[in-house]
Amino acid sequence: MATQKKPAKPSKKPGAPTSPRGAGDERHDMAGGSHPPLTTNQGIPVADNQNSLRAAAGGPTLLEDFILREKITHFDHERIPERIVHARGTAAHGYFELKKSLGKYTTAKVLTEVGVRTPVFTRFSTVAGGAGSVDTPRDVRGFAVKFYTSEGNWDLVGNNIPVFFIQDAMKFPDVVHSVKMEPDRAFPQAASAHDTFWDFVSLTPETMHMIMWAMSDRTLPRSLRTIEGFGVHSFRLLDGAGRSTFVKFHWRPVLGIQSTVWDEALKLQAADNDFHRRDLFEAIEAGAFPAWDLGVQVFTEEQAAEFPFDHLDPTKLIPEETIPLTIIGRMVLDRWPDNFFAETEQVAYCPANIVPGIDFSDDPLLQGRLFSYLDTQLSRLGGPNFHQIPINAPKCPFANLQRDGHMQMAVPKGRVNYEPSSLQADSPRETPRGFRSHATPVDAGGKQRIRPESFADHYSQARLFFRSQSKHEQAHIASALVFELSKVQTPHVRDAIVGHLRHVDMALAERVANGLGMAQLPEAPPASVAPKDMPPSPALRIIDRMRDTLEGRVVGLLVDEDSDAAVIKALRKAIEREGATAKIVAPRVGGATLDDGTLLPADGQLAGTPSVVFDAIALLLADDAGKRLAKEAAAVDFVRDAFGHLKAIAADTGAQAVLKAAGIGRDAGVIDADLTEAFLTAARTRQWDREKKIRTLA
Ligand code: HDE
Repeated sequence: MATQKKPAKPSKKPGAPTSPRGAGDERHDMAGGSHPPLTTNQGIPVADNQNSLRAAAGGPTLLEDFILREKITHFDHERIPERIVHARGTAAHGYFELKKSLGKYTTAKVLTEVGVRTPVFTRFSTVAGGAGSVDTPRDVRGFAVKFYTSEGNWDLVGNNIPVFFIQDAMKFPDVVHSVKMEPDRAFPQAASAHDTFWDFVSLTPETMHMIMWAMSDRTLPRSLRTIEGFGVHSFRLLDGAGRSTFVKFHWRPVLGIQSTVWDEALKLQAADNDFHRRDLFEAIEAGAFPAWDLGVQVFTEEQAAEFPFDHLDPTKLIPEETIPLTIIGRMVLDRWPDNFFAETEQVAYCPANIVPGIDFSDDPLLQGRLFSYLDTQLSRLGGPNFHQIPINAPKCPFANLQRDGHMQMAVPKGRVNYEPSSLQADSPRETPRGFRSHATPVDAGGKQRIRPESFADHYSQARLFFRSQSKHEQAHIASALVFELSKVQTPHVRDAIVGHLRHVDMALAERVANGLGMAQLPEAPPASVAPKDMPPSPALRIIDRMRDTLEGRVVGLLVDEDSDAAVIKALRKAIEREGATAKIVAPRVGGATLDDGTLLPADGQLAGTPSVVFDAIALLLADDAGKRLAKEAAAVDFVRDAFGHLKAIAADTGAQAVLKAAGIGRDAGVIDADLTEAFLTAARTRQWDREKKIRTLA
């Protein structure tokens, strides 16, 4: 905004144009091209966009200045209420292509027309933090997909965890209040590690299964491109005769699932608040389009009756070993939104948006969700016409007799705004192809507020999840519980949680109690159903299921003056051949002059580009540079953190001084000879066995 020095003196003669940009007074224009005239929202051309209208050069601003008032008023209203949960998110456009028809079970075209590409808009989010919070807290990730099908919009509004904290929608405001910042002090932001959350959990044993997932590395994704997604609830598929089959939806990342370690996630919060959205943006810009396979678990009412749990309880999953996953299609995200607000912020997902051939189940959490989303969107988006916002509008024709309301964009014609009617030949009518509900029988038990007895087992699947993990992941869960509970200041809450853990796994309870420094193991609360042992489900792990690949990953190359140009070139080529990206880090962003005299520009300056943003690092330094950087904290931390985060490190002779200064020991992931092949092999995974040597895990 232009400022006026005091004392103000009229800078122009009376009658001279008031704008500093009078005719012919063009500012240096880097963009070139011909610019349309700037206008108000009423289309009135603006002659001066630098100065408000004042009674005199030093006088008060006039109320009459409609240009100023319009601009400020618009600005004042540029924010809408943020989502009460899932406020921080990022999204992309793409398509879903069906590969295998579910025609045997459903009439939904999106699930039966093989080869058809349905446009999608997919938003990923954290749950607890506000819109301005960071991307990498320990938190569940939302995974919401809007399919713009030829039969209307289908929203699959899921998470990256297949179960939820609570069983009944009645408890949602409580669990969300407890996890968000505490109401009197307004902290912590985007963190579950505080008293109110764990107090609620300790008094709500149904949360235990989801707690195991939340404390696992699932809530520390390396990239949004490497998370799984789950529809959570059972839905119904309906065939042409109205027969129903149950279905659960799963998204599987084509790059494989990958997570960070906790210390890395913490440091990422400082290194790059926008780590995940930047990563998604850069991948799409580079044409490395993120993709997920859509899998389904299809099962009948009869099969469901045999499960040792109730699949309508959203704290339960169906092990893939019981009902295998069938991959039916692929989603590819290939286009970044043009405008964050218009699209990512204004998009409104709703689990009630389903298409003919799909129907809801009686999962009481899903039933509550069917009400909540439209309700919250009415206030978030300001009225009942938000479906007309381009990102929300169906891409198939749509018409009904709803009229008027805040921000009506359409101009409906004619007299008929009711149905039935006989006055207008083109008024919309019901169709036999329309949505039908499954005729689900309802028990004649009478209206009541009650949890089914089949929902009473709160610990068996928590145990199943914990015992299905690799030993590294079990240690991470135990350590995460110690970390979180160490932030809880109320001793009886810590005790109560450890008491619940005894039902999950006695060894886990002991590890956590020990990590918290408890003198003795607290009592276990009574369990309404004794936990059952279920056969372990390896499909629930991350580490053993990660793909050993460099594809989609980012390798940081630290260089400085006189670094070996040939080695850098060869390594870069090898990295790119694997489908990964190499990024150059140097003490100065202008780059470094290599030993062959060429200047290599840097992608990041060392002080602002710590190794947490990379999947593996290589230090390619001349002797002098190595000695210099050995005294540079940013360089020493670069290596120390990569080592601590179990990443592969390549270091040439000159870089040994930095390794030494960082006190790095040798293991299979620290490579100083054969800088390409051996390094790439190590970089395809993490050095899990290194962890016990460098970190005390519970
Ligand atoms: Fe949501 N949830 N939720 N949720 N949810 C919202 O809707 C709600 C639940 C999920 O990127 C809100 O438009 C209730 C489970 C995602 O815009 C709100 C209950 C799952 C997103 C709401 C649940 C989710 C939301 C906030 C329990 C995984 C972000 C703003 C009965 C299957 C969508 C909004 C986006 C957003 C309510 C539980 C996923 C308040 C009442 C379970 C991914 O309506």
